[in-house]
Amino acid sequence: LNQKSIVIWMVGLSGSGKSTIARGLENKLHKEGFLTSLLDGDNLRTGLNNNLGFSEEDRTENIRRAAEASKLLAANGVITICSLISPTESIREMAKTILGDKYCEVFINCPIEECEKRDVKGLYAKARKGEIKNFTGIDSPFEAPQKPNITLYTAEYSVEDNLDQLLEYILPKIKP
Ligand code: GGZ
Repeated sequence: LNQKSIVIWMVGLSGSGKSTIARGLENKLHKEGFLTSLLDGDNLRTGLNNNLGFSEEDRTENIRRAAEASKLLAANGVITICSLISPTESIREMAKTILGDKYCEVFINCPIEECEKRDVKGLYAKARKGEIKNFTGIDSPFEAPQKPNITLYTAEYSVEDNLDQLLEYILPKIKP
């Protein structure tokens, strides 16, 4: 493989744009000929992590498995993109400890008011009505990353602009 592997760890609220940026990044990397793998909170939770809910304990286990799976992929040279809320410093510290210098943190920064306004899946409305408990940012904590490798502001910039910025940061790290 003509690439250096890293794990691009996207952090952000539900509706912040993590999945959109992650898919867009993967698309661009494919066009440049890189081999990638995308692990999304949503799809992991239907398979590998289908026994986990949203308690602090289950989220920690969710992140631990995603980090360990990413470590295996990265060890095989695959550029891995992880898109999970990863809501707390301690959860992210764990991922960082598992992945060591492969870990590259991308904060998908979007105010909760904007995420709630978008409410693509209607989850914020349900959380407000109490139909979903422990919803991140409503009745479960979200700690903004203190020192991410890069921050993307999805309420202020277009997907294309954010992808350009991200790619500019990532490409030098993965080119052989
Ligand atoms: C947060 C929840 C919850 C609760 C369901 N809290 O925007 P989505 O819908 O498609 O992505 C969210 C996804 C979050 O899973 P993660 O594995 O990324 O979370 S964590 O890193 O905290 O383990 C959301 C949906 O699951 N969802 N219930 N209570 N998000």
